[in-house]
Amino acid sequence: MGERWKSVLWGSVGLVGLLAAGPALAADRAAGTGPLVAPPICSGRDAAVPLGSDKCKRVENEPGSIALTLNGTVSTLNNVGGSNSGGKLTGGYAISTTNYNDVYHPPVMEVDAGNTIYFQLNNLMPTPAAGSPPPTNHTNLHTHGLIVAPRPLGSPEGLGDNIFVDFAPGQNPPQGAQYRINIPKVIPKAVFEPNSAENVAYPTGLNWYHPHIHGVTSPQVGGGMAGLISIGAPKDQLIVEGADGRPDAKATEELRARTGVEYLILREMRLNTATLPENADNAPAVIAPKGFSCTTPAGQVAPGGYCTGADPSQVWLFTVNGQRYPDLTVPSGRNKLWRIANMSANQTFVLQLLDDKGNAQAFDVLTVDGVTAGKPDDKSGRVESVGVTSLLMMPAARAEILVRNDGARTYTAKDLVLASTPVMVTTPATPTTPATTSNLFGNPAIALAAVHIEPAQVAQAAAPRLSLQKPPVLASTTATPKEKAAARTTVASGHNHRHDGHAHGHTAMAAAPVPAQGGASANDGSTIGIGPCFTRPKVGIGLLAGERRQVTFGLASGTLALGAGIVDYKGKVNEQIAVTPFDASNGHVCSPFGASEVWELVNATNFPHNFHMHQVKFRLAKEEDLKKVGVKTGPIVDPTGAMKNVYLPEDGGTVDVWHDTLPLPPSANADGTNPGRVYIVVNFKAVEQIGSFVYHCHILGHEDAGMMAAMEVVNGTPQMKVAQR
Ligand SMILES: [Cu+2]
Repeated sequence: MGERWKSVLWGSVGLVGLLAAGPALAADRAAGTGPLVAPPICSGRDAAVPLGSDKCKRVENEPGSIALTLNGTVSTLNNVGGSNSGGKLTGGYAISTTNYNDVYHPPVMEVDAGNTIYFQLNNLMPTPAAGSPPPTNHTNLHTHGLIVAPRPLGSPEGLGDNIFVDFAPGQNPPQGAQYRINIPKVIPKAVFEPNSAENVAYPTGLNWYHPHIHGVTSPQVGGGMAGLISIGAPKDQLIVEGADGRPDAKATEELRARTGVEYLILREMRLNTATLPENADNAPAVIAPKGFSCTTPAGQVAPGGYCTGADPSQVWLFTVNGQRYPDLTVPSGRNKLWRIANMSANQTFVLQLLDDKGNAQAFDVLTVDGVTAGKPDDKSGRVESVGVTSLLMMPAARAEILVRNDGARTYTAKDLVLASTPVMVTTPATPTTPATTSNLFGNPAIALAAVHIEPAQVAQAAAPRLSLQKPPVLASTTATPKEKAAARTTVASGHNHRHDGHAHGHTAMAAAPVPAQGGASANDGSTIGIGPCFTRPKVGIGLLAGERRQVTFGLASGTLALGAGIVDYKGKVNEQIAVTPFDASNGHVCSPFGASEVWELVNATNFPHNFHMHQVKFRLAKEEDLKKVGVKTGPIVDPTGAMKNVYLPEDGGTVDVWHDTLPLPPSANADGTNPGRVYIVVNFKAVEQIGSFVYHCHILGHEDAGMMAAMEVVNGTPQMKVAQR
């Protein structure tokens, strides 16, 4: 068997088998607004690639490493400069946003594993007016999806991927906000397979950077403060199998040669403007203070990358690389590798390639959330590619898909539409209530881009079979002495800031070798102190055999919030914190370094969320994982059936796909009884995971409201190092 055609659950990227209600959506295949404009690229991998931004530099004496200056600012973005606008494009309008470097699309950072990305973060946003709440225009930086050290402010090796640091606007001390993100060359295979002692190559694929200050993350990301990080060669995942099931080097080379790579960054903005996008021509538009829904014709995809609200001055704009309804072309005899990211703060996309009759065309998925997707074949060590017709991308999701026009796939039309389509859920009638239909993710049916499949000139008799390889095993050693030393440093400095609130940490940072970028310097930031680990007498912070963690997504007096606890083998819940909005000083979950844990994610609200944990990848629990902790259901409990077309039970838990974000099905009842549940396995096995970080809902409005909690991975003896509650 070659490709699999069944839909598979993949976390924040899932595959939607069938829409639950209504006929196929018909898409108008009108021509687009022009060829897709690529986002700027900063490549550390290839010195021949021109640097796409004057804010990006290759680091001297560190071949392969790159440095980017991010000036956080509030400014008006527009289309002046046209396709040479360096990422300014905002769908035709002039819009004031919080952004980096006066552009809507800061550079894509392309590096190989083993190199370093330096970020010089300058907070040039204005000091907020008196009376504004404290986080307004504060900022910091997170590198989503990377398994990298969360070193705190003041670490000798420089600030890492740590979100417990706060850079206020309007300060101008000598130290800059210098982030140093070291991408490991290898990580312990135990991150993916707990009992392995080997190392594996760091996963290639797409990750991203964005601010992470609680309370203002949604507007900052939504305004454009977010960019992609690509690890490895973009075509690494394209491998052709020979007849013997092993990679065929020559055929692989040929496939790569006839495949072009494009980034597709998906964003949306709700705007107040009297001018429709067709006539925008840099007309001013204002980000709508409150959300509104669109009124799209039933069974139709709204053409042209936008829809309008009930009020004609409401425009909901959807862009690809900042461009409204671009033209994407797959030339004859060639393929396109689309590297797609949903960089919206709050909006879900369900991608389909539609013809004018609503027929969804198949494409191949290569990676999901930065890690190879597909079903591993343990006999050959390879992973088969997966052919799908629909792809769910909740906020923060990344996916790489291959659209083939080299004879391997046929299409029902040569002009198609890349559309985002709603997932409609029907609740059956009862004796007392009529049947209702609702839109699960609240996403309208929108045509995002015009896709042109040029006539294939050469149809291949036997299309080469696509293969995805597992990361190769590189060494049988564990952490190097240097890595162990780094881990000790991280832990030591990670525990020196308990209960100190927003006290300024004036510890001098070691000067990271960031090239001087000129311009204003940032402030030196303050450390956000966090509360103690939950500990149990005689047990400490870890789990006993048969126990699992439990995280509850719920409401506390109407505010979105999280709770935490431990569930024993018999199902008895030992609550550690009631459902509470985020407060860094709360007690929190701590896991011992080296642990492999089952987490039960409980959704007690009646709408979906998107679970994200920093510094890790996780997968759905399998039957044997669940057996060990006394769980008799499968890894997904979807009491309303609302996500039955997102999660297919026959695939749940049998597919070794690694995530950093994962959708949670809703509760059957508004009061949280009969909740949705998802069980995952997460392994804290890499020294880079030691330290303090968070888990949260990646619908950023939910995170800002309170659906977030701190956690720590602790090295050493927890009772000795961790404050008792
Ligand atoms: Cu949420």
